[in-house]
Amino acid sequence: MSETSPQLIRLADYRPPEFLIDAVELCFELDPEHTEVSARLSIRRNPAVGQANGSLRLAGEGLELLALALDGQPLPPDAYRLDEQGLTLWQVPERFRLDSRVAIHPARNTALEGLYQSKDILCTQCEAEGFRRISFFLDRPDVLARYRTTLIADRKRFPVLLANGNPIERAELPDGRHRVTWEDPFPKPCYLFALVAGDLECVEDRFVTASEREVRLQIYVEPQKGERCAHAMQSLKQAMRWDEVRFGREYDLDVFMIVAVSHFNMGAMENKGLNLFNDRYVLASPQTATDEDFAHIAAIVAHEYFHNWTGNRITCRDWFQLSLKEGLTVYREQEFAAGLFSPSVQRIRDVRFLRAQQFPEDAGPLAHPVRPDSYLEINNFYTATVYEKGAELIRMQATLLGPESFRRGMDLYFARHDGQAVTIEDFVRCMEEASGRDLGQFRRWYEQAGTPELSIWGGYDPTAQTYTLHVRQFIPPTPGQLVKHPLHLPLAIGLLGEDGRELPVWLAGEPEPPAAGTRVLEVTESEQHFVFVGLDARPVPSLLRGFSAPVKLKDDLTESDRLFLLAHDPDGFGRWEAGQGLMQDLLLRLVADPKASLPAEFIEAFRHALRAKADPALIAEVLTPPSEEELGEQMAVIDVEGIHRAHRLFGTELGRHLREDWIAVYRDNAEADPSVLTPEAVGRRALNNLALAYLMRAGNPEGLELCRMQFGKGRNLTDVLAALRLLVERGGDDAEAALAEFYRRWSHEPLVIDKWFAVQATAPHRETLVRVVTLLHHPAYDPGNPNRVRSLIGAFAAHNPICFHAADGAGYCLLADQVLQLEPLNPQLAARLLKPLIRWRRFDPQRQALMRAELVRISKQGARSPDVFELVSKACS
Ligand code: 0A1
Ligand code: ZN
Repeated sequence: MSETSPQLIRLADYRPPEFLIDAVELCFELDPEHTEVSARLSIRRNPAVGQANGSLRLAGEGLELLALALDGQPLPPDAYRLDEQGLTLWQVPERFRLDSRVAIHPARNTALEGLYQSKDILCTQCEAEGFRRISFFLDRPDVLARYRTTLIADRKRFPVLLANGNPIERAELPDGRHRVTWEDPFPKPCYLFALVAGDLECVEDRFVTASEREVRLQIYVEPQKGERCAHAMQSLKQAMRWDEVRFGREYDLDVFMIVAVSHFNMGAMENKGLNLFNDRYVLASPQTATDEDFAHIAAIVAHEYFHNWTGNRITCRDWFQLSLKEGLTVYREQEFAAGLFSPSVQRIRDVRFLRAQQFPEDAGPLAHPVRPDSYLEINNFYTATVYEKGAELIRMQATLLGPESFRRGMDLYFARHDGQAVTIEDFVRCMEEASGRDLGQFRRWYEQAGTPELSIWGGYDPTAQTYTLHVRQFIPPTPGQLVKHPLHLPLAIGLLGEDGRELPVWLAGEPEPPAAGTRVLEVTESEQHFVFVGLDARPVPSLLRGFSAPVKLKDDLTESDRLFLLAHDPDGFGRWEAGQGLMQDLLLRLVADPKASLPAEFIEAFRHALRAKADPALIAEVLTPPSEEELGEQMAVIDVEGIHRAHRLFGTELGRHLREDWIAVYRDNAEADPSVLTPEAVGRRALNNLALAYLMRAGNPEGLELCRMQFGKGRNLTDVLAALRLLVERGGDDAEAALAEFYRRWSHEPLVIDKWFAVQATAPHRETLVRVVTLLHHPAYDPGNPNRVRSLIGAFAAHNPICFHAADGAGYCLLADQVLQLEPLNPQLAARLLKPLIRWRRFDPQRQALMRAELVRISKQGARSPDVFELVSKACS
């Protein structure tokens, strides 16, 4: 482990900055090998903070200091101290100008933080603490300054020079270089700073805001890729309009730019007026992107755009408040996406993601509250808890307050805090003030880690004609938080009569029944009950509608209740959830007893669901079982082989029993136009490919023929990839031929080749591990490109449970080797990849020992970065 352990940062230690920076003038002389950055900072003491010792500490990492002057006077060496992490000026006046000049080396920056090179493009990533790798600065989000940025670079190599705000001056220089100056009128924290230099194609459009201002929209991509920006551009315009209509938010600069780069640690970044994107979330055509990719692009373009208000205009006081911007922006993104396709399908996908990513995190050694109270490395806190659970907390507040009060709360938040760096507490207070509600107990959601378990059981009293729901909540202990307190949560329910009709949810004591339909109950106690009256027969309850709170629900519904809900719940999400419950119970039975069979009622219920006249995308979701990972979460000790076998058996059986229906579905939907992206066409492809998967699992010869044909048509990547995946899963000559053909056809398209790697890495075969090792030496493999690393190593470790958890530990060893190799290059990426090893306690003793041994090996041979060190030490403690 590292010689000096990194320092623990605590929320409780937060102090406002002693100094403020009002204005920043930056000048970059750009060159991949050697860039010089001059910074002129207008600094003054923060009047809100009492006098300290008079010294000023600026963050700075990997900077070669060339010059330093205060109010124009060069500083003598004894006026400051330079160390690994920054610069201390011993004595500074109340108000002064600091000029610094440093050299940095973008081409050598493999961590992709600060200024780095992606192919021939120079670009920046400053969130969370990357600006300190560009210039000495108060690198904290509560220091907001106005920026003027001048970029100077060779005109041929870097014809496009971009920074935040509006361009105000351009000049050609006599030495073949050119210069562009940008000014951003809005004060911002340095994590929102960005620049881009390169030879880029620009796709341009325009948007007229609600108050009739014209905004230029520009998407910059590598030359010849402009054609593939149409979907991103359309999504951007939809997002801009949506934010006006739904939240009254308009865009505020004259130009909005998106730049796509191929080397990026995350999905995208919301730099003011200049969003930077991982190119996989910009570029798309039906031949090179799947329907899922198209949906991700729309969501991420919208997410980054929405940050302009929730993140940029109102930013975070400190990094503990990360969910203030991320949870809120994910919520906004989810709401936007729900309007693009079907709200039920969107909610199903969001809940699947939460269960697959956030629930395990909340149940393991990395569990942390949505507002964490300490960290070693902030980059480790861009988690499903901060993002997706954070979004659920916003959603619960919207549900508790109702749409009008929630909107008033948002309006108040924007009006009161525009231009400020604030806290989650400030947000919740706006919700309280706008609604008159007390969210005192609700605040615990932000402080307590762990997924609450909600047990609900019902009792019908035929004499009194009442139905009583008993509710109990339990929040499991998490690391460092052994005692938990009851939470305040919205429990949306419906009651259904025998014929499937919605009944009024009429609480005892109320004079009159409400209208039939969903009602939100409020749970606040550890144990509580609700009595419903006016029921002449036992109703079937539809519980936690729309997943109204992020909990693990344990109910006492019988199999026939669930079959009933699967057929009758008017809520699409509720039908899906009932089907998931049925499939989960059955799969767990199959794990325990491989001879268990699929009950006839079950098969008939799914046949009925398949034949229903409903949205094909929803039908496809209903007939997709919980993943192997999700099933594992339900077991005390994850039975890797048992789950895999049960999952396969389930697929084979449902494929066999519903064979005629699957073939009919496939034939009915086969004519969908491959280039059409309407919700209808996308839903049909999803259902079709599900049918194909079941037919293939059942070993159906007609299925194989259809699969070969579908692969051969090759007109739509969703279809081609689905067929390729199924052929590869089946193995043999067809698989090899298809892989070779796919590579030949797409070798020039990195984003498509990423999928070629991932299909092989996720194939559930004995030989997969050897294949992954071989692919590490493939000419197209590049450890410097995070997308490529994720498509091979990430896909193998996170999405191939049967191979990654091979009983001999070879999968663990492979992952640890890769983490150790990557850590010195890109610690952020290495830390993310390592996560599947962290759940070692969930497995059998042999696997536990093997996984732990690899973690120990990483901690001995690596863990020099705070990123990897923090995760490994938490996993082993
Ligand atoms: N704020 C971005 C996510 C992001 C975070 C860190 C990054 O680099 C270390 C990059 C992007 C978002 O939520 O989209
Ligand atoms: Zn975000």
